[in-house]
Amino acid sequence: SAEMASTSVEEFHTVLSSSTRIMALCGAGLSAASGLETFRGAGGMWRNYQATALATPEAFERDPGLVWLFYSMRRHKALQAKPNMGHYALAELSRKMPEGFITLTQNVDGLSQRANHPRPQLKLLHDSIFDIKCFDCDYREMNNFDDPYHPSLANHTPEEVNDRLVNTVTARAALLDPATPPAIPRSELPHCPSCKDGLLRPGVVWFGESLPEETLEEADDWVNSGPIDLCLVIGTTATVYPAASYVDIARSRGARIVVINMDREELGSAKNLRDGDFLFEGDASKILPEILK
Ligand code: BJW
Ligand code: ZN
Repeated sequence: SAEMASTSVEEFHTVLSSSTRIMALCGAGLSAASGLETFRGAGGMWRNYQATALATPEAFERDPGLVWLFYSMRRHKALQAKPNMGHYALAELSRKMPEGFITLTQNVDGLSQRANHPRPQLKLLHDSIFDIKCFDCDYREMNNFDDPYHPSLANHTPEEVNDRLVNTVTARAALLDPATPPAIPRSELPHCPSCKDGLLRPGVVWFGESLPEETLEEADDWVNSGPIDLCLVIGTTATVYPAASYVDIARSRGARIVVINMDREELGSAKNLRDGDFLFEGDASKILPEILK
């Protein structure tokens, strides 16, 4: 239980200074202080509708324009946002420990990259909202920061998009009723320059899709190459697999679990915290610079 975990920064500093292999599993809470909404839990975004209902290939097949508007809005917000002290603290630890530290992030917002986190030690488990790929073929574009990505996505205010998403996702009209008109006509949406017929889509990992194979291999190689001293579980409910399984894998490799989360009720896998583990309740952008300095 959470009660067995230490909350002492001083104790943590002692453990940190003798740790040689550390991993971090990051989630949306890391970017919350940058103004980006989380999916679930504290500061839960998309409070008005179920965002994860849009993060599926089925939703895209039913109404690609609606899904595009959701991601277009998030691309815009991510570009407006700045990395916070939490992103910078992880980037710095990564520079201090080039072999001994790895960040596995579920975030697609590009903020760790913009905080200059060394790239070989940053694994994007759910890829990036700034990659674009074809729904039908292997075409892929990396690091496209156009805002909007395509003219068909221009002239939709966040308010309009929000209303549309609330009405359609909450009432489930567009997503369930094939007779509902699409948010944007298919012909107007961006099409694949390679296969021509396929629609382009955000290059993120949706439910039911595999995580990027090479990224998983690199993450697994690091995880399997020796015992792990610490596993920082930062701003994530750790409810989405296989990302969440890295907490258990780290545990099985001897790691102490260190939970950094705004909300102790939302600690997911951290509910099994034990003696020797740590629990820091609060904003990751404040806690990380404090505990990692
Ligand atoms: C703060 C804070 C602050 C707030 N400071 N903290 C095994 C068991 C059961 C199910 C499965 C399984 N294996 C696979 C599955 C199915 C599925 C799954 O996991 N389902 C579960 C929901 C049960 N997984 C998949 O489908 C995955 N694919 C896969 O496994 O392929 C193989 C396969 C295929 C088919 C069948 C079976 C296997 C893919 C998962 C892809 C997830 N994609 C999303 C969308 C990405 C694009 C986008 O951004 O739109 O990824 S869903 C969404 O959740 C997003 C996130 O990365 C992910 C995790 O969320 P995260 O980051 O934890 O955010 P929150 O909101 O949940 O939590 C925020 C936390 O921060 C909270 O705790 C707050 O308290 C805290 N917080 N402010 C610190 N300031
Ligand atoms: Zn294509």
